[in-house]
Amino acid sequence: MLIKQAPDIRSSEITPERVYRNRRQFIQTTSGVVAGAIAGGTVLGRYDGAARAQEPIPNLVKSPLSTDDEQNSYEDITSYNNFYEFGTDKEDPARYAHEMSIDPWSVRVEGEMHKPAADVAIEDLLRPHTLEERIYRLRCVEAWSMVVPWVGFPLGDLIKRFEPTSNAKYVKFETLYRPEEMRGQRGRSLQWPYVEGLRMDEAMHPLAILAVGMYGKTLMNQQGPPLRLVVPWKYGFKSIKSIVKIEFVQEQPRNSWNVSIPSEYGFYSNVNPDVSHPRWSQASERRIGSFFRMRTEPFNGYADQVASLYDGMDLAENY
Ligand SMILES: Nc1nc2c(c(=O)[nH]1)N[C@H]1C(S)=C(S)[C@@H](COP(=O)(O)O)O[C@H]1N2
Ligand SMILES: [Mo]
Repeated sequence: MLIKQAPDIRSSEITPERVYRNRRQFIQTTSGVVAGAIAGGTVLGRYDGAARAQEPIPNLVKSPLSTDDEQNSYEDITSYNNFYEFGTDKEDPARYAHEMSIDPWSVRVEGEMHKPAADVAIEDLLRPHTLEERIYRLRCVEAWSMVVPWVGFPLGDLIKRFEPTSNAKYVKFETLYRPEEMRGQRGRSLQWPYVEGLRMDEAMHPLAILAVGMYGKTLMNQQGPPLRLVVPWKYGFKSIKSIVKIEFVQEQPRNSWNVSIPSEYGFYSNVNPDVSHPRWSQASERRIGSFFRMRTEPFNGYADQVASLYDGMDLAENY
């Protein structure tokens, strides 16, 4: 379990560039060994035991949809997190998320679909899917960002398996509610369980993935294992962690941050440098691990792929 000592992220910002690069090189070399070990006929990117943290995932396919931005270090990605179920400080998830047990794990899938509603064991949920490495920028609404080599598969592939009906206009997601293990849930920082939603065409977009790992291993508890959403063109809070329920619904679902502070957090939450948060600008961001601020791109740099989903919509009104 990695526990970050310093109460402030600045300790990782001052990691000398040389150390940072060595660490990256080490991780790349290690995953190279794993990738090299498969060459003879193993099925690509299959993993049956995802309900354990930090388990190596062999045979990963590399996605052409990856960014070539420099990746954040394993340490950065697992020590500076938002997971309010474990507290509101960025260090709380790394400190306390080990108190959550993730084995066994199942996901309830229900709602407007042709297949019957079911509690699906995580192993069965994952089995048909080929896992791949997808390197994405994650832009938090608090104006920091990271680059993460996720391991996952397209959300749309999972949705198709359950055959949503034409009434399924939105997909709603829910996080585990277990206050005995998630100390933040004993308080009221948000309404529990954490909920999120996507419009069906957003959910079906090939860039939206369900992640089970990063850096070639299953997720650490602070990152929302065994299954979390990643929607790279939206602010980070849409990427709901530790999912226990997926529901196809007709009406636009509420989402936790919108319920909590509707004037500041909307449903769409597309990354948009031109629409300020009421309390700060969204025009620039600080990449964790860097001293410098950088310009924020519309749709977090994915505008070519996703802007057409919002043709004719006023994105200042639909924030
Ligand atoms: N269940 C749950 N999911 C959550 C959150 C949370 O508090 N609870 N925080 C969100 C926010 S605000 C961000 S920025 C991302 C952070 O993901 P990371 O910690 O993997 O970087 O997770 C999102 N998913
Ligand atoms: Mo966030």
